[in-house]
Amino acid sequence: MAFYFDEPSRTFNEYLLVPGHTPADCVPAAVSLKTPLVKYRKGQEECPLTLNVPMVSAIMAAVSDDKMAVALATEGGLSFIYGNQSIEDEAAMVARVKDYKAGFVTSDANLSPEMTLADVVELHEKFGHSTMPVTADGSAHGKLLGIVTERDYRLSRMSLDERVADFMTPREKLVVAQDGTTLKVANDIIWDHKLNSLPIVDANDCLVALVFRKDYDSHKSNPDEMLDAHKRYMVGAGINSRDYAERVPALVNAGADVLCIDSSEGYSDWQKLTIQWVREHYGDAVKIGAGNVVDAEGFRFLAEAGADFVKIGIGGGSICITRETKGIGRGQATATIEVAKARDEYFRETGIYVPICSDGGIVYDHHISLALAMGADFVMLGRYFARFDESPSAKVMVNGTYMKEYWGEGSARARNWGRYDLGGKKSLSFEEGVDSYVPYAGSLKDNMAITLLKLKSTMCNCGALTIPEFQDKAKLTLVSATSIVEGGAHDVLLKDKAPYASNTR
Ligand code: RVP
Repeated sequence: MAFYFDEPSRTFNEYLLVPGHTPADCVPAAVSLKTPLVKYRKGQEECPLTLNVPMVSAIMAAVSDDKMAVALATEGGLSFIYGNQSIEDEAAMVARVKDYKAGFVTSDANLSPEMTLADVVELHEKFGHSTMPVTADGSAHGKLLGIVTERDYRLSRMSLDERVADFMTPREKLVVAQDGTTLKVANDIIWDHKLNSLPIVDANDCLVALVFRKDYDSHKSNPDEMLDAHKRYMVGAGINSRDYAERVPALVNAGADVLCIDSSEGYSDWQKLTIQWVREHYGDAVKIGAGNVVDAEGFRFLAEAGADFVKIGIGGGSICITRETKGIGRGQATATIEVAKARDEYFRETGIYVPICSDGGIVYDHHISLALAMGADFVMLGRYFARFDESPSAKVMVNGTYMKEYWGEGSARARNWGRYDLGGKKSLSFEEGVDSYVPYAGSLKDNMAITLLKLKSTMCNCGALTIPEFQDKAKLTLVSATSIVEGGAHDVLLKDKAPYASNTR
């Protein structure tokens, strides 16, 4: 006979937190949002990988590329670069994050000496930069021959076909610094010589990067940034349970700090085999999360298989229609509460604490507080991050309002893209996600500052200065039963209703 869960499955919207006593020293500025990312023997050792804020960005092409990863790591969270692309492209994205040095900019508008003033004007219009390096081959890392800034030309007096070589500031007149120069020293040079930018060159006089005057203070204002032992930004990467024997080594070589098996349903032998393969080849040196699951049984299966963290959530994502198409899933709050209990039980039995991540269905900022209060160690968000400047998707005007495109990994759009990039065969399939718009919301930094302040304020209302204390002290109350809302596409404007409707009814 089939098994029935006694209680209806519930969403975050059906819960509220009841405030606890707030001691006088419990203020947002004193709150720490540090949280474990991977399993460890709690009480006996330090967690080898912790997040400085409990937010990670979803393994989705519309959300997590290298630009998002740098922006989020700067604020203390972590991105998982999307896996629905070729192994080479994904590894290149990871490598770009690891190579990124705050303040050291690789120019995207570069000139060669044969180019003309017309090219300068065109590049200026395209990229908006007023400083363009001139290299022998016109590439970002070619031999440095000079620099063109707005001070080098006057459109009213010069002909558009004048050659860059004739009006650039040539190499011999430039102040440069050698590769390996610290940002602090680079900035001292900038100030001493009254420069606007400083080219960094290697031993062969090839351009490595540019440092601009304005970037100096960025490190100081990001106290939470996620850095590895070599002071490089940290980044995660999504993998699948098919091509891991090729993809994992490429991502590890590129410098990925943690991997995650990306699947809408994780309680499977495929995930176990993937984790086993990683353990056989890398032992515990490579950290790997698994998921998604929505109950205690699924959690225990993945914990016993050796997952470093377990992700929770089926069908709660804003662009996800898995519950409607396949009839599987569970309200995100109920799933989180049950898995958190299973995690604690597993810890009591084994001494190993396996962090859990609540993935999908975060609509309001306060849902993050609820997920953590229910026991999640961190949350994964797609829609939230897709709205920002840093997401890879296009910003478009829809009915007079700026929107960003946001599509599910199970949508026709993602499947098409994956098929083209990977050369896979077209097989019979159906959609589990939609293509949508989300309202454009500006920069990640500004939005996260508000979100995290709200989280810290809520924690203080509950008398908690750390996430474990919050989980311990939180008092949750049910408010209603509206979980049905979470099951369909929600909080997005559907671009095309027809295929969605025909796919689900
Ligand atoms: P949300 O933050 O509510 O937008 O949800 C993001 C999550 O939705 C992802 O991390 C993933 O688990 C899930 N997802 C991604 N694509 C799809 C789909 O096409 N069904 N679902």
